[in-house]
Amino acid sequence: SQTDDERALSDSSTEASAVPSHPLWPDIERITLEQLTFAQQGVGEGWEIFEQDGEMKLYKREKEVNGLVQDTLKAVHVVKGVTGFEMANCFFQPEYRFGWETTLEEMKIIEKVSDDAILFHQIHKRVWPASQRDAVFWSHIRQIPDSENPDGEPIWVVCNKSLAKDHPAAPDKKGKYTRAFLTAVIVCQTIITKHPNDEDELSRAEVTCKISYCSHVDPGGWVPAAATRAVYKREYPKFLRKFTSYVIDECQDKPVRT
Ligand code: 14H
Repeated sequence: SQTDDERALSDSSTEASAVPSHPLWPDIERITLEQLTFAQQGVGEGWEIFEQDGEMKLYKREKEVNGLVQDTLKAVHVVKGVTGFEMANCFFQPEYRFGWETTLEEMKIIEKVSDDAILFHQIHKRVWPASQRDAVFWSHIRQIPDSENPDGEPIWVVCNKSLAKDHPAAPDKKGKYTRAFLTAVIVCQTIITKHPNDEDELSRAEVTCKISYCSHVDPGGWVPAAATRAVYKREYPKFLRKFTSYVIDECQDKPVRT
């Protein structure tokens, strides 16, 4: 039950993939790896926990620039019954997005940079006490060997990053929407609890996914600091709950894909 996009992705990730000659590629490459490193760092000094529900923990690091909130969020979660590939793939592939992204009004693919990189324009619902937001961003999925355990399960990462400049296919409709700037990264790794001598197929009871999600939002335009923080305090946990339960439901009756 693989879609063409998923097949292209799994084929490309088994080959040494060619480096796309797209002008965005150097940025996509560099920022994705930077964000991966950032997501893998622990939450030490400077981080404050603001929500915990079982294995789901959300931390923030506050920062203000000229009175505007530029906080960074870091969330960690452990989800039973799904794999790192399944989580990352559902986060990346556009066909799943409306199933879990509750703040979305419109999603448009501006350009397919490669099988594993897409440029999007999204219009978000007005969830905040301010004008409606839109965003233009690239999204990139890739598999990376775990440097601490090269023979173990690989790490799947999806990085989303707003374009710093306007894009001709999605001009900034100032007055209608306020353009928001986001960087988000999700890092997923499967933990397999199956006995190595057991030759049966891998079952859902034997997989767990470790997730780390980081996000940095610049709401664009002026929003009072307290309002921004009130919105994300509510929206980030909502997103994580909705996204994880969506992936569990989506994969439930399908074979395990690692
Ligand atoms: O990561 C999330 N969503 C993806 C897929 O839709 C897109 C996101 C993105 C959007 C725009 C540009 C780049 C990247 O990665 C889930 C996002 C959850 C959002 C929680 C709400 C944050 C609210 C911030 C407060 C703003 C106040 C005006």
